[in-house]
Amino acid sequence: MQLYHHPYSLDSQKVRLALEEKGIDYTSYHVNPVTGKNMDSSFFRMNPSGKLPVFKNGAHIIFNTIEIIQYLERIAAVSSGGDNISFSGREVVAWMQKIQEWNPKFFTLSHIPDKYRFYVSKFIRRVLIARMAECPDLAGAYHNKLREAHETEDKLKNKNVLQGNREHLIRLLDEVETQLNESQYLAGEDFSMADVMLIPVLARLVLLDLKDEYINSRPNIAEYWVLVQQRPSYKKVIGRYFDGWRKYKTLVKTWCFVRIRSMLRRY
Ligand SMILES: N[C@@H](CCC(=O)N[C@@H](CS)C(=O)NCC(=O)O)C(=O)O
Repeated sequence: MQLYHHPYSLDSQKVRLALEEKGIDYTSYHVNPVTGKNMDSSFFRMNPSGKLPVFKNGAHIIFNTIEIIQYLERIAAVSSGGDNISFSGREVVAWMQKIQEWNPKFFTLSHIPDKYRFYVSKFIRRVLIARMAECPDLAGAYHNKLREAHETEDKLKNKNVLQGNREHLIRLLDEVETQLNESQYLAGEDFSMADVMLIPVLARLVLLDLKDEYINSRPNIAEYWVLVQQRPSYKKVIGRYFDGWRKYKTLVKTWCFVRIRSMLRRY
């Protein structure tokens, strides 16, 4: 089994938490969207949306985060020989879908200073144009991706889109806060795949220095956040990258200023 992912991709984190919680071994391939690696033709041929994560088991390829997690549950059930079968129930799946409905893209990008976002976005667009010329058979897919990049730029300028996205997040967190009054974890007293979906969202808010505004202001979520950080899966998939985050940010900043300019010339 192979997973194409990146440590800072939210959906990748969800799938990697599920893999750790279920104790499933896999081969890991890092694909960094900031350097346009998800636009490489080898990856794009497998996944013409260029999005992460991608899960591959032999000829079976899955792109949708919830479908990957449900597939992992089936694998875990088969490999435990039928003991220990715990498929997500209706309530868990409903929470998974609710969390997945919130799109973190606009929220995250709107919290990144314009100058860095602009350099990365321009670089990605140049990469797409270069790849389009190199691989004419993938031109249609690259063209769609280019259109998506332009649409993202437009949406980021639209205050209503950003406000709507933020309000969606607030509604979700308020609902989580109410639920955590009733139970220790999101879908009951046991940790479930619903928690696997929620943890990366909270980690993203912490990463963006928004912990006080969104987490500490909600006492149940604040307590829950302390609890879930104790899990080995969290430490392995997210915790250890927190230390690296400042370095990664510095790296991206440096990369934006120094490398992208020269790369732009090259492309
Ligand atoms: N296919 C995923 C969505 C994946 C997704 O949006 N991934 C983001 C990272 S979390 C991505 O790959 N962004 C890079 C890009 O769109 O080029 C799902 O529907 O569950």
